[in-house]
Order: sequence, then C-alpha cells, then structure tokens
Amino acid sequence: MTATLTNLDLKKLDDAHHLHPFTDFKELSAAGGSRLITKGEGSWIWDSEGNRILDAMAGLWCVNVGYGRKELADAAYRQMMELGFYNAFFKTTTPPAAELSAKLAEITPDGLSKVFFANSGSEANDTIVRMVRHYWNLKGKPTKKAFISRVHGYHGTTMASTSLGGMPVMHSQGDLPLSGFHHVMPPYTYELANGMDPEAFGRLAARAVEQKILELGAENVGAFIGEPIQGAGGVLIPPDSYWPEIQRICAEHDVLLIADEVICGFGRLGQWFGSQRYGIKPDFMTLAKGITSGYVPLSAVMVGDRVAETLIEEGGEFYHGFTYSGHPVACAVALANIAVIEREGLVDRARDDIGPYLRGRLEEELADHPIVGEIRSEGLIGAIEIVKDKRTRERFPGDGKVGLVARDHCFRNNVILRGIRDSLVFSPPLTLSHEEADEMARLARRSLDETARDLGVL
Ligand code: PXG
Repeated sequence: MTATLTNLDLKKLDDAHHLHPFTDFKELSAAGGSRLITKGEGSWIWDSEGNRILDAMAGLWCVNVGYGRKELADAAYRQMMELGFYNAFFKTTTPPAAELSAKLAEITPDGLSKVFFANSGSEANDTIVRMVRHYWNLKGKPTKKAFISRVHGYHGTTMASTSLGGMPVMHSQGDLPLSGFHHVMPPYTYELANGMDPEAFGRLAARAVEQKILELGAENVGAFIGEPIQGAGGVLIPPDSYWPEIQRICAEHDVLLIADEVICGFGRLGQWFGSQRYGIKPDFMTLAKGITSGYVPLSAVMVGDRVAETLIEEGGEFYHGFTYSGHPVACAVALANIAVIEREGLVDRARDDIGPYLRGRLEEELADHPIVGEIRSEGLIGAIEIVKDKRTRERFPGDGKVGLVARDHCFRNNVILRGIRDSLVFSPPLTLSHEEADEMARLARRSLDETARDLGVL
C-alpha cells in the first residue's frame, strides 16, 4: 500500500483503470465508482467513509471463519518465509500441499481420497470436465461426453464452467454454452412446485435429469453436476427427496455424479459438506471458497476412487495443471483455516445453534411482512423471497429486479445481503454471534420496509 495516496485518490485510480467482474463498467463509473472497503474484523467490514457494515454474505459466500484471523495470517507469513513458492509438477511437493491433501481426504466423505489442486472454483470445474472426458475415453466409451446441469446453476466463468452453469445472460456472451452441455429444471420449490407436495416435486425435478439422459442416450452422457444447494442461482434448497433420486438415476445410467461444493462445503450447511447433508456419494467434489475462508485463492477437486483408480492405473501422464496447483502458502492457510473450524466447532454450531437462531429471528421480524413470500434456510445459507401477493405468489412487475432494489436498501443500511432476481440471499460467517443475527434481522426488516415503500405497498 502506498501511504501517500488518499482514499479519494484510490477511488479515482480504480475508476480509471479497474474493470470489475460482473459489472456494467460504464454504469459503475457514471455512479461515481466503487465503494472502497478497507478493513474486516469478525462479521464486519469497514469502508473508506468510516461506515461499519455487517457482512451477511461472508465476502462472496466464503469468509467462513470471519475476518481478521491471526492464525491464518501467521500461517501465510511462516510459509512465505520458509518457502514462498514451489511447484508440484516435476516430482516435487511441499509440506503444506502434502498435509492438506491428506486432511481433505480425511474430512471429505469416504470414497474421495485423491485431490487435484487449482486456484478457483472455475478452474476446478474445468479440471473435472477434462477428467470426466479422459476417464470415459480410458473406459472405452468415447461417446460418453455430454454434461447435464441445472438452470440457475453456477459453476464459474471459464468457457467450460460457464457452459456447465445455467445462466442465460452469461451464455449470451462468448457464444456459449459449448456443445455437449445441457440444462434441466432446478428443484426450485417456491417458484415451480405449483402447490405440489415438496417431496413429490423433488422427485419430479430429479426425473428431469433422467429424461434428459434418455433423450441424449445414456451412452452419450458423461456426468451430471449440481450444487447441493444452488447458491448464486438464488439459494434453491432441494426437498430431501431430490438428491437420493439423482444418485439413483446416475447409478442406473452409469453417469458420473459431481457435487459442486464451492459454497456448500466447509460447514455452511451444518455438515462439513453438502453431500453429507443430502446423503450422496459423488464421484467428484469441487471445493474452493471456504477451503481458505477466502483469505487466499485455492481450490481443489476431490476425485472418487473409481475414477482415480482408472486415471492412475491406465491414464498415463495427465497433461493438466496450473503454475499454482498446490501453492504452499495457500495450502498452509487452508490447513490453519480447517484447524479453526475444527477447534471452534463451527460446523456443529451452524447446524445446532446459530443457523436455527438466525432463522428464528428472521421469521420473527419478517414472516408477517407484506412483501415476504418465503424465508428458507439450511445451516447458514438462506433466501427471502419477495412477492407482490403472499397468497398467490404473484411477483412484482419488472423482470426479477426487485432483489436489487432491496439489496441497495440493505447496502445503505450497512448490512450486506445479495439480491438475486426477486429475492435477498444471505450466507454470513459461521462465527456470526446471536447479537449480530439480531442486528441482521432488524436491518433486513428495515430494508424490506423501505423496499415495500418504493413499490407502493407500505
Ligand atoms: N461453483 C460454485 C457453486 C460457485 O458458487 C464457482 C463454482 C466458481 O468459483 P470461482 O472461484 O471461479 O469464482 C462458484 C463461485 C455471486 C457469485 O455473485 C458467486 C460466485 C462467484 C462470484 C460471484 O453470487 N460463486
């Protein structure tokens, strides 16, 4: 950091040179550029104007242990002084990479004992796409190449991971999806169940995957990928019947099952991994975000035994990897982060204590709110659906932009929730205190009151 630059200078420099992700560059600039975030402690961040903001999104669904953890900083410092970098390409490894690979094999479900490191969720999912196709070639089934995923799924922004994702606006740039990527309906009960019993709806949504497999021919389908709970697509929580049915369908048609745990992993659902919450045994798991609580970039692909055995025994050299695969500093931070989660019992706390407490407080503040159609959550992830008519679930006009109106009110009220279509979603640090949950519920109430007033309801 250059001490001579004022915050105003920094904002001007950013506006002049920094192209932000998922941002309309011109619009941001016209609105005066970005808010400068300067500090974080626990569940709170500060901006350059001195505002203290409750971060109910844990950064971008990732700061699971909260901000300002000395253990993580110390681990990075120690590793940088000892060995700031060495690669894993040429018959070499480093102590943190070796230790973390064993730790991940220990904490992930049985049957996932090998790991391939990358730097982002997108890269990890691209790695899986190559592994799946390589695997089926090795198995003598070279036509099994198609991927099936869900509408509103989010798997990253590289060419392949955007193709896996089910976001039409993302496909509209870059001529995507690539060929061989197919999308089916998500288990979005609130929007799509139409009064059907939720468990029956869960099975119906799972069978959309089976229908797609049959339509394409099982001999042409390599894998199905899904987030246990769809995060960026609006926190879509499937009925309990959904995932077991998906597992059955994948087994029956010899389709590999990929659980994208980038958001769900590392305690967010009140289990170490979403696959455990829903009782599935995937062939691959994508890990990122909470693996280091976002302090440094790191991702990992957990590879199931049947695929790993084939890749190892029959695959020869795997021509794939990133300069920073298994970066020792990132791996050291991940180990320190996992140690904090274990020592403080944050996974059980999300399930048994703060998860249910936050849900209860949100219900007390919002259940009777005129524009709140549903509050749903699992562990420490959830969504608030905004509707014009609570009974009929009719939406406000405007093409799913009401969430952004509510999000902006939250932002002004110094609480960060994310607007997705006509909902507000949250994913706070697993360390959120009861008092912070109270504050979050109060600020969400105030922001939704203001939103309702904008919409002419209150
Ligand atoms: N899978 C899932 C389930 C994700 O949520 C990725 C993969 C890609 O990870 P990387 O590290 O390549 O970003 C993600 C990322 C949002 C938002 O606005 C969500 C993500 C990323 C950026 C923004 O909700 N999720």
